[in-house]
Amino acid sequence: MNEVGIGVSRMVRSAQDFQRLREVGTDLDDVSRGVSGLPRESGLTRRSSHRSETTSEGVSVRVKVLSLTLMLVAGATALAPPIAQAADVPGPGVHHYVALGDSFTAGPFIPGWASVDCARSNNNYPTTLAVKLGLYYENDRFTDVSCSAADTTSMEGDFTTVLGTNRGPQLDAIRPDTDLVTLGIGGNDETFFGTFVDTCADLQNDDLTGSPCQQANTVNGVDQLAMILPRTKARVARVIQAIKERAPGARIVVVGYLRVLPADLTPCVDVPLSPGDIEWFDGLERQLNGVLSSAASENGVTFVDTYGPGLGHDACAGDDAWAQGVYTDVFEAGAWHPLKAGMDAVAQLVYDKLNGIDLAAGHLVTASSTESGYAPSKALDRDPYTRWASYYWRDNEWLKVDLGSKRTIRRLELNWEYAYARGYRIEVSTDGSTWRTVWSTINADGGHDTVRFVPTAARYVRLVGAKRGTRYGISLYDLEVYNS
Ligand SMILES: [Ca+2]
Repeated sequence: MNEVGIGVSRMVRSAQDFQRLREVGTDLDDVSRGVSGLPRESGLTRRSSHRSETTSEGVSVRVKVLSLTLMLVAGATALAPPIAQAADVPGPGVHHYVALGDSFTAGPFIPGWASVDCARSNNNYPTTLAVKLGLYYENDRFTDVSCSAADTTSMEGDFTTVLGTNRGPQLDAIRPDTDLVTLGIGGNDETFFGTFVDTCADLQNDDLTGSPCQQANTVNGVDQLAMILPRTKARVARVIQAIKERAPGARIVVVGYLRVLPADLTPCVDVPLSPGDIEWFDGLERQLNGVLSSAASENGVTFVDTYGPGLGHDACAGDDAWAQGVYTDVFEAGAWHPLKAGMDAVAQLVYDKLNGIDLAAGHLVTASSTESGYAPSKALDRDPYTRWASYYWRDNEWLKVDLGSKRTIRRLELNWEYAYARGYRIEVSTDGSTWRTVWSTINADGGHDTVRFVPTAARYVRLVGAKRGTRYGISLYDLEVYNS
């Protein structure tokens, strides 16, 4: 598709998105891709004052949220046709991404509702991952069917949501051309998590120093929750095989469960459990992640550990927390569930697993010009919603990264804002003064570009926008450099 066609299709898409915001829908179809900009509008500080309100007040607030959300839900309508890739610009690494999972994937009460009956946020990790992969704003490239309360049986069978609506098998979202599937499932099997959520905090006063919940779930010396896990493993293994049957070429990533409980076993206001119960259920969560990891490796697919990196980010960690504690905050997260910060972290962990180590992240970056508020560092901050923009509306503006030392590099990942460069080149240097072009194009079409070139040693990498794709300057959400 030529440049003009691309520009028009993008404008139409924006107009349709805007129209959707004005529509009032009554059905509960997903709009996980539909409402442009919503993932960025968390709009509320992470620690609001609602966390300690009573249940009855919480319910009334929740009703308001659901009503407001219904106003934003509209049926998915046809979008503009897919954008063709320019011949000399390598296509994005992923063509169609499907997210499967339960509430740890869906993200209940994280601001930005995508589905009411599934309590799914469009600030969950699949959405942020889709944005980072350049899929979210494209047509038919990202499908998130994760649903709160789902378990392994919801993957191949019908599922009744917490609101009583019916959802078909999640695996129905997989297409023959699906090439990336994330799977976060298993915690709800046989009410594993539900037993903890529903009973443990209430039992704390029975034994403030012991493990009353563990005792309540131990029969004749046998831990009733631990004995679920081997069966969970077998069912997750079956799900992995079913995904393979439907999409033989897909990369399958099993995503583990975020750490919730504090490693030092010390209770806090948000985790009102006896120390022994913290130790007990934290151990069970590790066992759950262990069986997911084993199921993944034994079936030849990838596992992403989110529990380990969550050290120091448990529900007692205050502003560093990735998970909510015992209180549901209807403007932040459901009880014992990931916060937006946790979802962002999981998205990055999965992204890193897919891509390798970004050699540019956090390094010094400069530009030929900068529009106020859009600093060069915004292109290297790993946040797909922040960007660098050149100030001058002219060609040959550039962005330069100092990798800190000479490295072997062979690939760049670029996420362009609307103001993309139609023609650009990648230059490298070992001393910052003598530059060599390793790759160039005159026919790019914006969006996400994967740029591969012959492996080369360089300390400095410079992107030069030889020709703008729009009447604006040039602007990048992300620029990443890899040696793989
Ligand atoms: Ca950014």
